[in-house]
Amino acid sequence: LRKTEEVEQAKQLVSIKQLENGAYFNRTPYSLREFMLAEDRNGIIAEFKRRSPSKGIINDHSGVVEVTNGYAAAGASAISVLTDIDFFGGHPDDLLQARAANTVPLLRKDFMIDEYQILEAKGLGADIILLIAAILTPQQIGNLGKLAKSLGLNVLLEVHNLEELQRSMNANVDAIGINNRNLADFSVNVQTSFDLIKEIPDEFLKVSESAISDPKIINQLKHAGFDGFLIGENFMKTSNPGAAMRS
Ligand code: IGP
Repeated sequence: LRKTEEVEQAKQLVSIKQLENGAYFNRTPYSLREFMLAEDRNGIIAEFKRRSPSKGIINDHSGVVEVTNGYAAAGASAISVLTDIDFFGGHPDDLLQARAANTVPLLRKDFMIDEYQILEAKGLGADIILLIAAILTPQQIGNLGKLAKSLGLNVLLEVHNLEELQRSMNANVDAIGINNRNLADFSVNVQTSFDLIKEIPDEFLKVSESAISDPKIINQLKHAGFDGFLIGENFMKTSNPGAAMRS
């Protein structure tokens, strides 16, 4: 597994001690709930994504500071930054740069499988980490979530079906994201969100993820009870992603 190798390499390069001594390690993360429910924010978690396994190159000309500043200025509730190198062309440095340039919650978007990555996320200035039910056991989700909460990070749990939702939710989770994209075959269907929202207990923030391209759908998702909308490609495929969100 390439992810495991990537994490092992990172551990060799930067020790946990060094992470803990980093500039952002002791900052207090923003509250996702506060920004997501704020009257003057739009509920969107806007994503910086250069490429994806399903689409290939989406945007190779826009810089991370320019794009994330644009999103924040246009009212995003949070910003997602891909730090996965192999599949999404991201880099941990992208998150560091976004942190230095923004005062909204930042999601470290990556395949989290190891406690080291949670500590790294904190050191890079993230506010939110993603736990993907499809690739983690309930016990891993419990342990990684507990560590994240102990560092003050917000936890977004991503699920794609009822079985994943029911086996994975726990008290360390702040928000549940329903991914409209099936990670196994990349097929997308926003109906997944409408079907699963009824099964999410009230205490969790509710986020619909992926394949959201039409403002009309955002309104329907809001009506169905969603608090948040994770949108990447629809903005990134334009020449000015921040402006695309505004319109
Ligand atoms: C954004 P889209 O279709 O708007 O670009 O999707 C986001 O939901 C998607 O990038 C995503 C993702 C993930 C990426 C959802 N879950 C897990 C990497 C890993």
